[in-house]
Amino acid sequence: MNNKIIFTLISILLLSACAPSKRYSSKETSQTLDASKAHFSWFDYAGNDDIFNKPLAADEFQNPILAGVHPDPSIVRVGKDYYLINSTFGFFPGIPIYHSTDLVNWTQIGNAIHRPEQMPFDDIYLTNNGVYAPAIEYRDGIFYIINTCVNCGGNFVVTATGPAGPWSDPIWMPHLIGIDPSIFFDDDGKTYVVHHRDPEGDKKRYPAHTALWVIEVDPVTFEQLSDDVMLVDAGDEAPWNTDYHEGPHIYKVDGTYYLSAPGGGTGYYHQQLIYRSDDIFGKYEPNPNNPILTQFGLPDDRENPVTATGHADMFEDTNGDWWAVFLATRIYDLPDNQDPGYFHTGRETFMLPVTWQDGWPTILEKGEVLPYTVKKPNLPPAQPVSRATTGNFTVREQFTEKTLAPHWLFVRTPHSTWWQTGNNVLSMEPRNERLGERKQPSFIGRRLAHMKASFSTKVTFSPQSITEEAGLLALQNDEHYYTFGLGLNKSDETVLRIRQRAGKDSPTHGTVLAEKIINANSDNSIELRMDIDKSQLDFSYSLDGKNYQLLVDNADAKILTSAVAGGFVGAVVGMYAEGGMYAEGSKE
Ligand code: 6LW
Repeated sequence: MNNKIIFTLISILLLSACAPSKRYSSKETSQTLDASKAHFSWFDYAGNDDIFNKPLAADEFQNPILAGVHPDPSIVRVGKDYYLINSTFGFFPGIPIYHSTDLVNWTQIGNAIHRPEQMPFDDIYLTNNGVYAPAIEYRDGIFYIINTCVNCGGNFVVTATGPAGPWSDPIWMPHLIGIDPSIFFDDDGKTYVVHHRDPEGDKKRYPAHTALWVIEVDPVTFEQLSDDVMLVDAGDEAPWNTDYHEGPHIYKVDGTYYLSAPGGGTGYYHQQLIYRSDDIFGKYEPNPNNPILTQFGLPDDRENPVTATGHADMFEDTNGDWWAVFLATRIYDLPDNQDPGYFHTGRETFMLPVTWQDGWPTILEKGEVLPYTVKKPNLPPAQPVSRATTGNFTVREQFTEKTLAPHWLFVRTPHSTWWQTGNNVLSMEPRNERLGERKQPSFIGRRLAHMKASFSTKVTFSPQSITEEAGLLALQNDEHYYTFGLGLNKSDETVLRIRQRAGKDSPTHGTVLAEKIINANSDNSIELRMDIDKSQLDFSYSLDGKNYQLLVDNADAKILTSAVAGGFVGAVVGMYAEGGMYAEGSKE
């Protein structure tokens, strides 16, 4: 026996002697699992919205193009390729990059904030701080994303030579005041940043009074080269809604500068406005037909209402046809015109053709209802994507790879690797950073993309103490969530527990809705499922993988909406493992 073999044998003996006493194996992985962790064999997601059951004609595409929380879209075309990005607030990785060649089939190819050291999403509010309203541009082989990290550093630019990344560390722009910046590369080589901020000094007359501004910047360092010039003082005199005039973009079409920006706030009154000028610094003339997109003013009792249309980015395809991507919300209830209505799918990304008349673009004629199905762009059809971004679909996540696919989301920035994936298992340490505490809990999830959906997992977990719990989670923010997990009670019996946190006044770790002593399988595995249907949420479990038992039905799913929780996102659902949570959430 050589030294290497002897050393390996000794290591194996030592490791088994030090291993936790409870060890078990999982059929799926046929490997020994570390009993100190929670292990997830798969995660199933099935979405089934009525509106998506309507057959789609071969020449049509489905709106939204990106279902589930995908707000503030920005898009750039590079040759025949289109790249689209969205806001992600305090979730990590941040700012997804989607790619398409036909504007119908979209694939997430990466994220712009993908290294923990790039951006500090620590301690911030998850759903109204962090990165929002990013804008993407391209010039001479380089992709640029400009954005604001709200309460985490301010305005910045990241760059990449390939859209999938790696993306650079941020170039911070301390001189740039306000939020929602976008870059405009003029054809004379100059670079500008147009952004949203308050009017100067005492000129701000009411809380929603904002303005649109532009600066010229150095194209490499993004240092300021000109004064910050106000282009539109939103004020309250315009015949259209200029409240919270934000998210501006500049385009140059046939020598004319177009300044387009949403107004009305990002809810019920949301709309898109446009101005034009011969000079980038103005004076900008408003389109007499503003707004060029809104659903405000339509009857509230229309079927399957979509509201909050706005925050558009317009672009020209390879045929010279113009399109707009924008955000909107599919609401399931609008009690007493209550802005913004109830929806847990977040602000999603939609797309419509843009028509031009008399030198002005229109996204949707006034009074028209936003269509769910639209004639496809006249572009060569791409291969259907393997992971659907809209319509009804089912997907089983199997954790075969050593790295997580780019659509998985963490709550804030992880600073240690507490998860492992590969060989058909996702393992997590039940760490003592808990939900509700504005920390970085052991949770990995995906966007909830349907009003009606089921999501389930098979968890194998042997809680080592009363403080541990692992299972399925539906999250809106730190103060609004449901957990459904395996834990121990005070008598050391294994229990299945459902907790609900429904507001900041509810206990940090939620209150127990149900706790059932359970004989989990001999390998400590159980299947857990949540079924959401608009405002209702059901919880069931299965020990044999076939028959599911209902544990709680009809829980209030409205706590998963921003109408109840505040903030700017939709629900994210996935798997969690926690330590140190029992006492406060217990019934006893
Ligand atoms: C964002 C603003 C907006 O800053 O919502 O709808 C805000 N538009 O532009 C948060 O996403």
